[in-house]
Amino acid sequence: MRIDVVSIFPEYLQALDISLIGKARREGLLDVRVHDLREHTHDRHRTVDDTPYGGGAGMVMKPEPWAAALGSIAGTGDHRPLLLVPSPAGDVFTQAMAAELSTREHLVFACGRYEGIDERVYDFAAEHYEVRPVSLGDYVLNGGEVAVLAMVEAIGRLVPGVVGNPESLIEESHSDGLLEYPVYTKPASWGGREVPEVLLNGNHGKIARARRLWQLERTAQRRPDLIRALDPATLNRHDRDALWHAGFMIEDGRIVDKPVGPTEE
Ligand code: JB8
Repeated sequence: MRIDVVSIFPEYLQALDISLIGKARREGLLDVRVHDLREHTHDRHRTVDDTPYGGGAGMVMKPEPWAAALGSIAGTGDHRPLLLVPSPAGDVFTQAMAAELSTREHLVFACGRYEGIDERVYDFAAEHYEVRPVSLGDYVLNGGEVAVLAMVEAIGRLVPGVVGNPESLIEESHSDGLLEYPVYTKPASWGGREVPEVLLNGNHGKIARARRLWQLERTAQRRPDLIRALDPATLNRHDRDALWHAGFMIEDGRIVDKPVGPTEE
């Protein structure tokens, strides 16, 4: 998979040189290219921003360097790469989106700064790319770089071969719509805190059932929105029982909150 990133702070992306993603790049599984937007300026101050038309706080990124950078990356290739633009106004980035994006041949990320990029750049880019604004969540960063680090890591680790043991991809949080079960290692007793007994006895059927129960309990407690989004058809009798005890019930093929207190006057 090829990934291009355009930024005025290319050194921010040096984190992609290390760990799992860095190794995948060295092995040729990921072709990550970071571009300095200022390389596409022509004035002696390498200007990438200007004041906003209509007034208001801060600065706006100028269109010309963006057009030059994005045009040179799209080049004359016959495919239309996806242009992902981190923005608090974008579609929320999810594990499902990461999985879908991990199957693409070419991704390009445009990191904005200041108050954002001149809106006309998106219209220009649509001639060369499929343009998609994406948000990590409902909070505001100072620019797109940190969001790109998160997205490249989430996407890159789903590319076949990047994660050494593919089983660790299957078992993790969000891949089945539930949070992960708690994990423990040695010592079995640590300062008076014990590892749950069931994990010590080697009964793998019992361990699997306990872990599934912990997943359901933890998800019900911390992320009830994820429980309501589950497909009830994926739940067995033990799962339904666990969810009943956690305050949910199944009604008309949907998981809903169990009523609390008197339902009639
Ligand atoms: C300027 O919070 B964010 C985000 C914030 C930004 C820019 C891009 C993304 C550009 N501020 O996802």
